[in-house]
This record gives sequence, C-alpha cells and structure tokens, in this order.
Amino acid sequence: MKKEIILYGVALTTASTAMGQTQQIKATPDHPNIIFILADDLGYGDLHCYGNPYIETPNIDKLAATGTRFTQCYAGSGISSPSRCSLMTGKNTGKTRIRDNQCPVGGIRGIKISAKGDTTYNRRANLLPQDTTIATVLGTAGYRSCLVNKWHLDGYDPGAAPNHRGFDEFYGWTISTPKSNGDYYYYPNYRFHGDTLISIKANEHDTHVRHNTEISTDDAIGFITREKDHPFFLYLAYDAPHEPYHIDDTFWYDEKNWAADTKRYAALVTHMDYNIGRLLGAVKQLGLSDNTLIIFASDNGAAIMAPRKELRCGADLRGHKGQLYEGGIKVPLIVNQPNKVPVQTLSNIVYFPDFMPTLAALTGSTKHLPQNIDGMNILPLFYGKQVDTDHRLLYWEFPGKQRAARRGDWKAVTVKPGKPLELYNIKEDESERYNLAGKYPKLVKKFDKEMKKEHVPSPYWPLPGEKDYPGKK
Ligand SMILES: [Ca+2]
Repeated sequence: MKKEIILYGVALTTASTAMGQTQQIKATPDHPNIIFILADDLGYGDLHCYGNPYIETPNIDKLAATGTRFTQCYAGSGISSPSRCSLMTGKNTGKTRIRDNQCPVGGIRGIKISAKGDTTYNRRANLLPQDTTIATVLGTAGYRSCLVNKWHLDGYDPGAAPNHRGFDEFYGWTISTPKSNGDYYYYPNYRFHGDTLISIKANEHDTHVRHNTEISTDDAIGFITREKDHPFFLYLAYDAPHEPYHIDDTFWYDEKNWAADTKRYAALVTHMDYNIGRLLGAVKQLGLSDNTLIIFASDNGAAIMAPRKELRCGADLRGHKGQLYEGGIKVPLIVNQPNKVPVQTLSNIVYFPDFMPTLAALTGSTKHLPQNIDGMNILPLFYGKQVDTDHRLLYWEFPGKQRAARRGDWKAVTVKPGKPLELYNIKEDESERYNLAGKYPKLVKKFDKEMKKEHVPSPYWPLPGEKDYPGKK
C-alpha cells in the first residue's frame, strides 16, 4: 500500500509537469482525440451490424462498416461496477479494487436504491486515490478528460466521483448520491456537474421532457466543442438499454406486434444510436473526424429481463448479464477513425483491461502506466497490423462464486460456487453447449492452476482461508 501511494505521488507530479508542457498540442491523426462510448447491458446480438434482425442502429452500423469490428471482445466482468473498474484500471477482476456490485465486508454501508423504492442496506467498495485510472494516465500526455453519465466506481463515497479519480470534468450520476440516481432514472430530476448537483427543471413533476441519453449527448457535445483545440478523452457511458425500460418515444417500433417493454427496449437502443449520430455529426462539424478515434462497446451482456428471445439480444450465446458464460461477458467492439482504422472484422481475443495500455500507447503515456496491470497493448490491431492476443490467459471472477478463463480456442468456466470447472472449445462451440472437461482433464487442471494464480486476495471479498476472512485471526 505504501509503495503504491508513493508511486502515485510521483505520477501526479510528472502529470502536472507534462500537462504544462503539452497543453498547446492539437490532436492529429497520429495523436487523436479519443471518444469511448459505452452502452449499459447491451447484448452481443443487439446491434444490426452484429446480426440483429429487428433493432435499427444505422449510425453504429456505419461506424462498423467504415471501421474495424471485433467478434471476440470481452467485457471486464458480467456486471457494471467490476467491468468498469477493469476498463478504467487495466486489471482483470482477480486484481481489481471492485470485483462485484456489492462486497460482503469492508467498503462503505449504504442504501440500495431501486425503482421499487427498495431501502435495504448493503456494502460497496469504491476506487481509492491510489487506483490510477485511464484518465490519470492520459492526463500525463496533455489530454483533457471528461466522463459523461455513469461512473459506478464511487461505491458509497462521494469523494470517489470521477472528477476525483483522474477526470477533469464529470456530468452524470453517482451511486453515492441517491438524488442523482433515483426512481426517475431515464428522466432524471438531478444531475452532477462536477461536485455540484444541479436540478433538471424540464423534468420536474415527472414531466419526462429530457431523456438521459439526450442530456448525456448534449453534455458530450458541449465538452468536445469546448476542447476542440486540445487533445481530449471523452468517456461517454450511456445508461441505455439498462432496465427499467423507460422511454416515451417508441415510434420506430409502434407498429410491431411486440410487448410494450420489448418496444421500449428496442427504442432505447435505437434512440441511443440516433444520439450517437448527433455526436458524430458534431465531431464532423467541428472538423475533428480525421483526428478522433471512436470506440464503441458495452459493459456486459444482455440482462435476464431483456427481450433476449424476442429480439435476439444475446445472439445465440449461453447465459446473460451476471454470468461468466459468453452471454454475460462477450460484447460488441467497434473502432473507427477515417483514413487510419481499416475496414475489417477481427477475431482477436481482447478484453477491457487492454484499453488502458492501448490508449497509453496511442497517446505516448506508456511510462505513466501503473504496475501490475493485466491488459496488453492492442493498438496495432486498431491500425491494421497484427499482434498475438490469443496465447495469453484472460481471467474473470466473482470472488467465491464464479470464475472463468480463456486462452486460444478454450474456455474454462464455472458459474456456481464450489462447482468444478467446465471446459468449452469456443471456436467450435461458441454457445458453450458441450462441456469437454471429462475428455480433457489435464487441460482443466492446467486452467485451474493458472486461474488460482490470477486471484489476488481482496479485503472486500475475502475467501475462506484468506487473512481477511471474517473470524480468521
Ligand atoms: Ca451493465
């Protein structure tokens, strides 16, 4: 712990020096702005460009058709907080500060908020000051950073908001302030601008005037407009299409013979796509198209309540959000930058921890990366070159409950506590139908051994036998 804090202090000093030296630099095609768009609970099969036959996503499809589409990208976890923690800190969930939405011990106790007025208490962990984020690293290269909308890494500590963890600007909601995260989810009455909670007057009295996706897009456009003359990193984390499926405009699908929630779900996706179109229009209008790398992904697979069968949200993958089967963690990934990113489809096996070292390589801030990250630099893939992504071990866990690992064609996984690992050949069986653990026991044993090495004990999720396990001296 002491070592980490000292290193962080060094990084901050260097960051402020580097920023002072580089703030005049403009983004260029080789040193581009970065816009990272993250959908929430969007399944692998939700986009037309990933085979969806029902949901219209013309703007995202265009990004895919004019850029690189990945067919084997994995999120950091099967749910929001740990997945985003992995994305922001470059580690897999065997090492991340946050490994599940709630923690059994440690962290901070707070009220669980739900649309049904749930008032039960639980505990959550939050990012600590020594947890270096992508924004901190890119800041050392002079990038101004902004998180729009969902952070989910503050737990119950208002002091762990994104503007206290490396981001220069923040417009959105936090878990720790229920007023910003209440029953009005998609038509919020309050929203943070930095540390200030502002009132959204248009939505007072449940009037449903301004949808969160629209507000977020306006905040995003505002940021890139202000920062058009400096290199910037925009992390636009939409709520869509996370439940509850609240959207009044469903005109795209009103004629369909679908349940109301199915129409709303599809509308949440198409409305997000429309707003991404607005953002891309602003990028073009500001003359930033050639100088901006756009990345689109989802934080985990389709939720169990999503219209997975009716709309094919999870493609034909097994499982759903909350599980480490493919349906919980395999997500779309699209990368686009005109004249730089080639039009192609890649089957390289990549995952969220890769973004931190990749964006550091892109921006020339690799020397400011923290120690002990798990991701690799996949930047060559973005620009038409190859790099070996498939011979390493990718790892995920919900401590004590589920664990999974992927290497090459093979994946070992269990979604039940204490149950033996199942083994699947993903290349031949992407729906994880045929458990081959009995046929290849040596391979299972090898996976098990390597997976145990990836698990680093956490004081928030102690397992039996570990020093922080309750009752253990
Ligand atoms: Ca999510």
